[in-house]
Amino acid sequence: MLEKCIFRGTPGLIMKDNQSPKPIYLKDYTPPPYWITKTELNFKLFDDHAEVYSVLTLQANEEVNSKCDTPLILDGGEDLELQNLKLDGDDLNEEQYQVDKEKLTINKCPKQFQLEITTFIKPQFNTRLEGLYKSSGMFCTQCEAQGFRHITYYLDRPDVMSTFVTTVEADKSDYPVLLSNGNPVAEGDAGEGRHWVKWEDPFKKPCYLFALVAGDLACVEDTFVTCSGRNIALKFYVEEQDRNKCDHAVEALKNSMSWDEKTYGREYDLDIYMIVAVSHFNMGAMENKGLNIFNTSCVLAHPETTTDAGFQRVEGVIAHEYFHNWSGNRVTCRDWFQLSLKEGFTVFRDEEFSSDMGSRTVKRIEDVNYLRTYQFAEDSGPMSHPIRPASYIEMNNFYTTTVYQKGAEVVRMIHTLAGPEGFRKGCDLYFERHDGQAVTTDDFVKAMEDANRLDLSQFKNWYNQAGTPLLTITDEYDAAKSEYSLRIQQQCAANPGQDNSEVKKPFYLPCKMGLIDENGESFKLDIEDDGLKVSEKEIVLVVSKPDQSFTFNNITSKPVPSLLRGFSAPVKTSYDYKKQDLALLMKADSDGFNRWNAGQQLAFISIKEQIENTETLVLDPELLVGMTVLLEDKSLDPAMVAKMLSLPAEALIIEQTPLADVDTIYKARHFIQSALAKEMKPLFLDVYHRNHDQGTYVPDAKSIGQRALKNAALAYLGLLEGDDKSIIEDIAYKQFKEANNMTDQSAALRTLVHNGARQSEKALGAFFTQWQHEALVMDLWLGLQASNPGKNTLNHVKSLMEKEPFELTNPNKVRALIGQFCMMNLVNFHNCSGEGYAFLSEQIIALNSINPQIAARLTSPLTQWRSFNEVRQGLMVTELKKLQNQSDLSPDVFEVVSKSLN
Ligand code: B3K
Ligand code: ZN
Repeated sequence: MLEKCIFRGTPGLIMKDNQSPKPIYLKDYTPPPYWITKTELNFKLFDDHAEVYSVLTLQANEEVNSKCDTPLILDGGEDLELQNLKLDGDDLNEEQYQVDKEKLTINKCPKQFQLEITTFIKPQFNTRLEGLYKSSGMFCTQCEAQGFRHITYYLDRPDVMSTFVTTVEADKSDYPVLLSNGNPVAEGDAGEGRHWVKWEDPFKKPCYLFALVAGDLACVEDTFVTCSGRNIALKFYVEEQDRNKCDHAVEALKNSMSWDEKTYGREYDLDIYMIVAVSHFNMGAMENKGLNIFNTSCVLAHPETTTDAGFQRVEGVIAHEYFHNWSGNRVTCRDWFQLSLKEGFTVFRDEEFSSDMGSRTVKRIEDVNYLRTYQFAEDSGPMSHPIRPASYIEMNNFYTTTVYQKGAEVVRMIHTLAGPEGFRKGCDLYFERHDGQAVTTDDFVKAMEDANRLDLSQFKNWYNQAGTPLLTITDEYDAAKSEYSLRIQQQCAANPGQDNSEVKKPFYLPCKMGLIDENGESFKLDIEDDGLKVSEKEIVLVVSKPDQSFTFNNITSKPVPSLLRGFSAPVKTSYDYKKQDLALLMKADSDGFNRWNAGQQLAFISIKEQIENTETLVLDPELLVGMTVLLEDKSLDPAMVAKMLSLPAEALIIEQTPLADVDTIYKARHFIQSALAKEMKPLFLDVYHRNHDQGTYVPDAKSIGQRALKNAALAYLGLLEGDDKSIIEDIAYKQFKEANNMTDQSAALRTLVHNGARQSEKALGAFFTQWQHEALVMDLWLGLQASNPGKNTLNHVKSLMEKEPFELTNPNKVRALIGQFCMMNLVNFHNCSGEGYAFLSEQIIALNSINPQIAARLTSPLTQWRSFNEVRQGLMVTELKKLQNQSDLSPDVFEVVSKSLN
């Protein structure tokens, strides 16, 4: 036993000595000097601490440490209390090792050896929700990216892959369920009312995929038979009252398993697949090998308590984590700069899965809309980074929409360029070459190149250049020659506050397109270029130069180009469409995504006209006609109509408007919505009644589409004034009371509350009484109030923070109330008084010491200060400076704040 006992108080704050945390650079990567071939862990869990005894088998890495002259430096958080340390069975004395708040250094090690380490930790005080912590009485872990170092000293880096054997011991009655990765191999009684279970994971893995759970949980079981006939036990561990909310996730998991077999030829490898639901979780879910840990919000679903969006989210996240078993676990990342290798690829895989399960076009619209609203904003702001960043201060800040969603778009472009079969060949080669390895995005691209004889060298600019390229497209039509030519020029602006000395190199991208005549018919495409023909009437142009032209022959009248179909590249486009061109595309484009996109562009132009012309607001007749035609055509897919009815979100308009004035944008958008409601009232009412089906709830694409359309109509109708107001309020209140599902109930409540209906207080109260014991429904309840654009919302949010169900230590509650207010209630958050900004910085300061990851994420609205007008810029910068001057700032918040003030 060690005589030296180190305990260092509050975890996580490293700024006490006023030293700024230093960035880590990709260029500095070196392989580890030691490998850990075997990891044996023994956990003894108690109410006031946990004891972690680990036995590590290590060996020097011949490649970089053949003489064994490099010290062994193990990562460890300042929350570790080192109890015991032995090398090959002998205690180490104080000359042989040093411990500080970040590491344990052992000066001299043999070629092969065993290390025994005992640490004490205090999971009950871990509010950062990283490492081992407690959530509603259960123990659970979150180790990605660098949480394992808060459990024990280790080489906490993804290129160190080891087998794990884990024994968990705890009180039998409080923690009857004891889980870890792999298969259970032994269990027993430990005396004094305690028991233990031993788990063995035969697959080598980095420690970020380690997981442990101990709790009193119900288990919902099912089975899946793989393509080779193996029987897999599927086990969902949830709290007893949530036992009835697992069916959808079970189904989604089984669908994911067979989809990955069919689409990628990937079979599950262990005999058991476990998912545990926890209510305190920093993100959606985590793909730990064989033992996924999920935020309750991403696994539990029941018609009465979950909206359609919630059902779809569960399906998508279950699939995402399952797909990681190959894209992430079997083949993992060499270092954290390669995060998009697993995340971009896996998001692409889950997007495709969801497209196959529901409506492909609707899914694409949702994904692109999200990307354009949030990723484009990130990519033009101070936190902009390439999908493979060059440096980071706090890795957790790089789980971004750029790495995930733009990363997925980059993989999608490879899919488009290689074609579906070529892409599959590339994936097969990638998995075959790198199974069991920790690799880089270059290895992924190389497999795609080798399998397809493609040259993706220029394409790789997508991996190391940030920013959203802009394609400026112009055209010329020569009637005499029946010749049509398109000129595409690309450029990518420098990012604010970043080193702009380097000029960006041109991107290589696929532009899928077609040409449409004035009757809406598509032209056959006759082009002497190296574009990839999709069909007679559709082509993928390969854009690779700063300035490039494409000429089409036999075009007998001036066409309207349908550009970037399906959003074939993550770029902005500028083409001078006339309103009637957009109306034509909206009606007749053969590409569903572009039909929606044309409608969005038309709406955007109308909103912009109102923004510029605030004196007399008028409804654009072209937009009214477009929307009317849409609602009159009963043959259209309701889900598509619902999407097309919704105007570009305020956040998207802000992203596209330099020095945005939020009030004017809100007013213009609100005016157009209200005017459409007024002009199209009978149509909206008809659509509402036609789609108001009170039958049994089914979360399939068709009924989801109908509910979406009905509730979109109700949202428009809710804006009506005068005599109509109380009629619509009654309709909404009736729907609220009679709904047999959460989609309809919450949509009705939203319409009542956001329009200040006379029943809104009563309905909010009734909803609370009905659902106060359902934590996830309470998140909806909080979010719906926080996003109310009406007056006095901020005070209301503050009062909600004072009482249950709000909890500052629960990220779901923080996101539901504070997050919704700051990110989904722009007109109130950006109130010119600056009180929204001051409120946010106050919450960031409070959260900085509770949960730095969540605090840093919440900082994001302030980082966008350059997008707003001068008054707001000043107010936002004041709050950022206030944050910067805080002592004890976590590296997480420090990085975001300092980069945005650069
Ligand atoms: N890989 C995890 C994310 C971990 C985030 C750490 N801050 C979930 C996912 O993307 O599947
Ligand atoms: Zn992921």
